Amino acid sequence: MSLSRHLIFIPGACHAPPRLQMATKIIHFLVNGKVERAEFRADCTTEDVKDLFRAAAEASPHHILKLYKANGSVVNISPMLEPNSQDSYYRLEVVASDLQSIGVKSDVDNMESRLCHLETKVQQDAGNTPEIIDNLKSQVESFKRKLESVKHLSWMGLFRDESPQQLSKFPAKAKGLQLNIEEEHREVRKKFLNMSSLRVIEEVRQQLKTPMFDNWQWEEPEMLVLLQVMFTDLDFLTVFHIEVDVLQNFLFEVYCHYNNIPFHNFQHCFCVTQMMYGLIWLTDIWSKLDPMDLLILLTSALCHDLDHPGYSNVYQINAQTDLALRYNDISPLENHHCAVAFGILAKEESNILKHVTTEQYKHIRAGMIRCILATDMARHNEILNKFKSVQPVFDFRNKDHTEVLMKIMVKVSDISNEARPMAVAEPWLDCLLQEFFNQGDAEKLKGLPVTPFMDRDKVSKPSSQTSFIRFVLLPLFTEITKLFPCLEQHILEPVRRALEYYSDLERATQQEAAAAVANKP
Ligand code: BYE
Ligand code: ZN
Repeated sequence: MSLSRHLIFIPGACHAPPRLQMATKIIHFLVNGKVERAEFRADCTTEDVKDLFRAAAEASPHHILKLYKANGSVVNISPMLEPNSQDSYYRLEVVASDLQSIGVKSDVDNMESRLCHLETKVQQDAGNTPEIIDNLKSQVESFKRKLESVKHLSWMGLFRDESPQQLSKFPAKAKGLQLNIEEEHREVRKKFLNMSSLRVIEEVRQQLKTPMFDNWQWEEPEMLVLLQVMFTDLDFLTVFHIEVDVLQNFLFEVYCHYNNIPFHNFQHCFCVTQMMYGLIWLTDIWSKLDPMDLLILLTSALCHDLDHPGYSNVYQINAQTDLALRYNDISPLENHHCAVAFGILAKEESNILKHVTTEQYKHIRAGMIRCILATDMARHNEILNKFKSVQPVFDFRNKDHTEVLMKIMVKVSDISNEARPMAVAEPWLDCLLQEFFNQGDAEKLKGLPVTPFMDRDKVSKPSSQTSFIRFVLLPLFTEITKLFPCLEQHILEPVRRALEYYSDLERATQQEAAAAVANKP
């Protein structure tokens, strides 16, 4: 098993001139499934050492830490701790926490129950629940959800690990959580249907057509309404005879089939679809492509990551998961996303394609399969090179040409976060790294090869992002901009600015590191 070894330094431990330098102690210990390495000076205080162990366990000051020797006996956490070797590590456990004194969990629970009381009281007095209380309730609920989904705040006692691969291992736990997820889905559906009759103001309809749109301002039921607006404004309901309730069922099923994971979640699905919608309007492509191809583009964007488990193809293949087994290691994730999409369309009540002809259905199915499978980044160069070869002689009447353009448009939409304003884009990068690092951790724990850009001990956010922008985003965006020059201002320029931003950050980090080395005796 390959275990990561972290170095945690107590300030001052290594910056003193050599002749004054105290002997340091090195302690190896297992915590949260990882063997960590701590280094401290023999003359530091007991509190210093305890703080160090607390940080490694991601525990709060209210947690009680216990350190065990290999033989099971408890040892005191103090500067007197006996040094050990990598093979004879101690075991660190967070045994208990006094959650009452932390207060966050009880505060949130309190808020919820006081709101419930208030609602009952107002209902008795006024006969109905005013909107302001409903709003307050949904805000408290959404805040609680956010706290629950942040792993490093787990010491608050609110964190719920809902990753699907976690669920399958614990059937009882899975059942309990499934119920909560179902409840949440029902709530979102109710709100979505209630809101869908409201008119979305013109200003929002316009924003929806540009990469400036800020997804972080919208909650899930609202995003579902906005998706309905996209289908409506592209005239799909008329052209393909889609009934409103079938479209709503379809959108809701899509929402339900995205998992609650840091990056590949329903918000990502929404952003990719919104970017596609923007591209369709900005490039005027709606006037050049068959309506069926437009439906393929928007629906592929919507379905392209359905039921993503939060672990990449490489992981699926190395861990020999059920998905890799089913798809013989060939784009297992993308094949699965696509299969889930057609599972949703196979149900009468959510089949937005039920009134199209057999010929049309065949065309749309083939197109969606092509577009969704094209999102496997392992095929990036193959697809970009094909587009490069047709771009100079591009002809909208040539099926080969439009097919590769459609793949490129889905790919651009999929990885286009950096084309958005920095305040929108940067949180997305943090979500992605959180998901990647979770995979890196899982790979270490299982003794699998650690995917290079997923190792939290090796990856720096600015340097990986500058490389990604230089070698992936700019070449791709430059190529599509040759076909649609208007995209220069909408996607190419913001990405160039993002490159500058991350290059500055990278330089600053390097200078800091250089200064730290220079200050060393
Ligand atoms: C990609 C593949 C799979 C999942 F670590 C997500 F530097 C992505 F390599 N996306 N999507 C957007 C991205 C971005 N990958 C990266 N930056 C993005 O903005 C680079 C990665 C953070 C890393 Cl390509
Ligand atoms: Zn995606």
